[in-house]
Amino acid sequence: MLEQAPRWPVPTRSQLWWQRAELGLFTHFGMNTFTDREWGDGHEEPRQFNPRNFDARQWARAAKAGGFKYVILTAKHHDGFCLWPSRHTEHSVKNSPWRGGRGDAVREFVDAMRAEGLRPGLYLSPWDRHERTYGDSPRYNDYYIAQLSELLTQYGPICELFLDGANGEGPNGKKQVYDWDLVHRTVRRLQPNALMFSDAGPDIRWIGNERGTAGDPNWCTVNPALVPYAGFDAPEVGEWLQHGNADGTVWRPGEADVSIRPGWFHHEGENAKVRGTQNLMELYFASVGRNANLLLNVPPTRDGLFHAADVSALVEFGTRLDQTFAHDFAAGARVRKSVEGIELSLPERAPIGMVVLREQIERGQSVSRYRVEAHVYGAWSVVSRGTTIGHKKIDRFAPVTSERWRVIIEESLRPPRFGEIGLFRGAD
Ligand code: FUL
Repeated sequence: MLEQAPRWPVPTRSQLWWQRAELGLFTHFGMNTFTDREWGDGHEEPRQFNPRNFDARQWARAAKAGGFKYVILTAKHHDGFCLWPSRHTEHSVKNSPWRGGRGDAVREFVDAMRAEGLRPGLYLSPWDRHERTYGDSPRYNDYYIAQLSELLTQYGPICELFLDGANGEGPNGKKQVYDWDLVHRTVRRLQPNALMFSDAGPDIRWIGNERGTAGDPNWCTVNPALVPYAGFDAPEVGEWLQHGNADGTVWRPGEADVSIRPGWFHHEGENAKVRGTQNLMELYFASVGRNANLLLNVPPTRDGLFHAADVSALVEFGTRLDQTFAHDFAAGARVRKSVEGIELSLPERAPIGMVVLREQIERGQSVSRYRVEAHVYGAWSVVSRGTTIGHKKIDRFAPVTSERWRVIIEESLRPPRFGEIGLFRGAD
């Protein structure tokens, strides 16, 4: 018998894979790496690009050690320089000294990621400060679509396309009107499983800040009319993107992007400013712990390698994550479901300081208010309260020793469908 499709938004298969992946790595690499800038002006020379020890396998191994499942590379940033030998411009690796002009960083990147079991994603900046047709809207739109088509037809499956709404043109600058509809149709046609990211989705939404933190509550659903296109500006946009909408008609989960360093690109002067493990854990709890993916940027150096400080940070973060979630006290618990929630009797009494909640999001997101209680000294006592759950919600609290725990759903859009409940010792 065919199961009836629900009448509310649910994730596609690609979105479900993506949400379960939880951790993505962002790599900003390109002309800015060599000019020590964040935004190139497009007047750079291809000969300036020459990463002497370029090795995307090294990036992939570090990403994997950190627990990341997909990696997104800036194939073209705002300066317009292309990391692949695009047929549509001379401003690319083909005119650089790197690999004698025969190099293709996008090719090496996708191959390296797949070889390490990671999925590649790409960033293709719509804003292009080099391309002469920029500002001549239809002509530049053709150029952008042509480049997008190269990337989506020559490099195998791309899990995410990061569409940046940034446009820094001043009041007298060139005004380009993007054809977003054509971009969306092109991606759907060439790679129906690729997910498109922007402040306006359509598949993944920007979380509304570059600090790596999601809102609380955080719904996977949005009202698409609120942010109609990428780069749309209104005072409330940040808030909307942080929280999503309980009554949203479209499934568009949030992704929280943030850099491991002050800048998005590598700068020698910032080598001592790489985030430490505790800082990365806090980012994890503020993003993945609030139903969003974390997209952590780690920028390669001029050598074309991750710096040793960033590699250590990734390795230590991965180790800490493994340790934190190594022992789930709820494993092997007796579970009793009641009308208001779910009760667990644990096989052992232990101090617990962290609960991990999940809904079966393949059936949608539903819970809007809950509380977690532990049975201590003969009575139920509240250890944490929350709003939304979604794919994952993590609450931390002062450790409580008990073998009886329960989660009470106080409010939900529909009868909730629980995923696993995890109970952990918590942070030190
Ligand atoms: C912004 C860009 O302007 C930054 O350079 C960076 O790429 C960040 C992820 O998005 O809008």
